[in-house]
Amino acid sequence: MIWNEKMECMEPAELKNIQSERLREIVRYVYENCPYYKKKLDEYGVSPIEINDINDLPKLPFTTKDDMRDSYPFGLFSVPLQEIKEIHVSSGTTGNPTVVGYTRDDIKLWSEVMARVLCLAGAQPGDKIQIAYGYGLFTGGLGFHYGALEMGLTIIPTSAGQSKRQIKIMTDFKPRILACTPSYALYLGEVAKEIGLDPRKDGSWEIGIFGAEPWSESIRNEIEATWDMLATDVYGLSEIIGPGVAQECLYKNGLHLFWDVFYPEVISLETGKPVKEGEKGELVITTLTKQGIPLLRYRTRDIVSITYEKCRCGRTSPRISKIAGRADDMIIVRGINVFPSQIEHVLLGIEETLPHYQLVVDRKAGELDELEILVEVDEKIFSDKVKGLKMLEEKIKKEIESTLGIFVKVRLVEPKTIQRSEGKAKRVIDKRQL
Ligand code: DLL
Repeated sequence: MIWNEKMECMEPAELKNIQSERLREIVRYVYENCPYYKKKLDEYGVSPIEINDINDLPKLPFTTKDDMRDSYPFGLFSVPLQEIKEIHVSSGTTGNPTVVGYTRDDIKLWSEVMARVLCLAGAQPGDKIQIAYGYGLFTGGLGFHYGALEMGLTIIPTSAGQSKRQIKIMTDFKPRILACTPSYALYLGEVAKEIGLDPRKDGSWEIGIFGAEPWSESIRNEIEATWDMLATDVYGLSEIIGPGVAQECLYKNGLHLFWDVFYPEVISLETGKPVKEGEKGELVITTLTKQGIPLLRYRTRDIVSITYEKCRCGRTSPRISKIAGRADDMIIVRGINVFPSQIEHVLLGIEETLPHYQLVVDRKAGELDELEILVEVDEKIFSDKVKGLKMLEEKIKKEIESTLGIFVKVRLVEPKTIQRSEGKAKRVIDKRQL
């Protein structure tokens, strides 16, 4: 089922007129309604009358996370506060958090794009959905909630946490769909086993809609095998709407991005210029219809590639690759760029390791950076002879070193040593910043 066949399947040439019209309007709208943007555009030397076509987009300046922080809390809002009906906050690691606000129409838009997400993942009206994303200030829970209401699903709003209760609710109510972070879906598998269930047999979930953090194909395989379910990827960020920017269809060949409302560009991190179709770069998004906080050319820091090829599912929207990492999640160790996903990829190719790991970067005074990788391994291996452990450690070390091109330390740890998360997993501890 396609939720909005007209918009999702429109020929790109026809849609371009709508996108151009919307861009024209939104640029004039923020110029008139948001003093922060008026100043920014004036300083950049661009006038709204120069923006008439979607191809004029590169004439506009980028908006960054710093703009969000500098205008904290409400400086980027384009409407008086009374028109904002809901506020969310995205936790940041440094400085002010990012505040986002929705008007009534923005919530309608959110419901619409989230209904598209649910249909892309294969939901049918009448299905039960267990929403185990957090509801409080994080956008995950309520975003799914609005979409599920719009689509006519039966909602079980468990929010994140209380994992045993999540499992009990699943076994008693038998929801078909689970929505949570991929790391939480894996953790729920461990909890189910702990209480004596066989997730493959006793699990009711057939479809998972997982996102909010990077996860690899290997993690997908792991979740699908654990729960005997289809695991699909949903992408979004608070600044743009929350979840509901892009979602995989059943072909799992990239995430359909709703470009009638969120217009994408993929640019080179070095030059800021567009990269070629299929090449990796930073995703930049312009919100074409939002009212509360419309954003022009917002730099997401997320690394993706994009394809404009029509999908077999019939939708004409471009598709982004799974997120390869974040420009600022990337750690630089002795000058080399390291994405946690590269290490995850190696670890998941090694049978004895579990999909739980953490990277610890440190630098002692006067010495070089050190990257230590903590990896959980199977109980059986741990109880094995010390020699077996050493050999496995060496094997992992060699493979990671040949992928990254730098020396690393590997420490094998027992199952459940690394702290589990009900939301986004914390993969990197950078002690150099402490
Ligand atoms: O994480 C919104 C969301 C909620 C998306 C539920 C999907 C599901 P923020 O907390 O603002 O919003 O974090 C946004 O999370 O810029 C990405 O770096 C990362 N992210 C989100 N979805 C994915 C994904 C929500 N599917 C930031 N794969 C984004 C990889 C993701 N990273």
